[in-house]
Amino acid sequence: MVVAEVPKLASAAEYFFKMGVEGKRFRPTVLLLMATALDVQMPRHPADAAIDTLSTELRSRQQCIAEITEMIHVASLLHDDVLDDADTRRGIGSLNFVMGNKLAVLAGDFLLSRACVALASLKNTEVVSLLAKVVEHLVTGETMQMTTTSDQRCNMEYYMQKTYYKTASLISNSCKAIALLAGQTAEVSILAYEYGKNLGLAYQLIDDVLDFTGTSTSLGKGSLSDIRHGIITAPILFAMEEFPELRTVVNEGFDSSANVDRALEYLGKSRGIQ
Ligand code: GRG
Repeated sequence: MVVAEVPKLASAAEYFFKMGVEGKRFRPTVLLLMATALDVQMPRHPADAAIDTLSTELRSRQQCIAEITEMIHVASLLHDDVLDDADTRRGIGSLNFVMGNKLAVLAGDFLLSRACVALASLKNTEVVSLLAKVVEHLVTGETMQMTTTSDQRCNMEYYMQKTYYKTASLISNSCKAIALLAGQTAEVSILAYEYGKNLGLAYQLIDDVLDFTGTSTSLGKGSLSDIRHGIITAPILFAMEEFPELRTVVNEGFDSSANVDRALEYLGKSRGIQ
């Protein structure tokens, strides 16, 4: 029996691709624009048919890296929601909420495997190692986020490193992969990487601010989820520079809603979030 014939696993893996809730598709959009800008003609191997069962729209040869990137991204979201015990994603029930943690973890693994098959089919070892490294970065970034050391949690350098691993690495390395597959020079691929890195860092900074300013409708999930999970993001770090007394609240933790409210009060006054 092939894996796609296990009905529950296949439908779990396809959940976000088939529910009509595609997310913003920020990463594939950036990559396809990058591909257009570099006039890419990327070879696509027949083995890529494997991933066509998962993405119904993105099928042309030039879109393989965009597909792979979205599959890695969605796999990380599935695992992230299990770790956070999240109940909503992209405006609907998260997969773990709808089908349970076990299937959500396996569906993430399944997508990662599909991404690997597609990646291997490109037959470019540099590109394979770039995107394989990204998966390690995602896991590292997520682990850094779980730190309980106050000095690390409240340190901007640590935050930026974590943000690179968690968000910017996928965008920067896939931008570089597009350039490499387009046969661009080393210089252009480094520029593509730097572009993706800065875009990714900016994207996460905005995402962190939106966690405080967005609504559940605009976010597709509950707001204030970072602070409720004790995740110290840039808006809090900026507010702590302005109001050092906020550090006491951060160190006490956000298990109590009183402390969440106290932090929000400082954030409301902070220039970092205006
Ligand atoms: C299994 C690959 C893998 C990783 C496991 C859980 C984990 C390690 C990493 C989590 C990484 C993570 C969730 C980073 C957040 C990045 C981010 C900004 C997500 C939101 O992206 P959007 O706004 O979401 O582009 P949509 O839904 O629009 O795609």
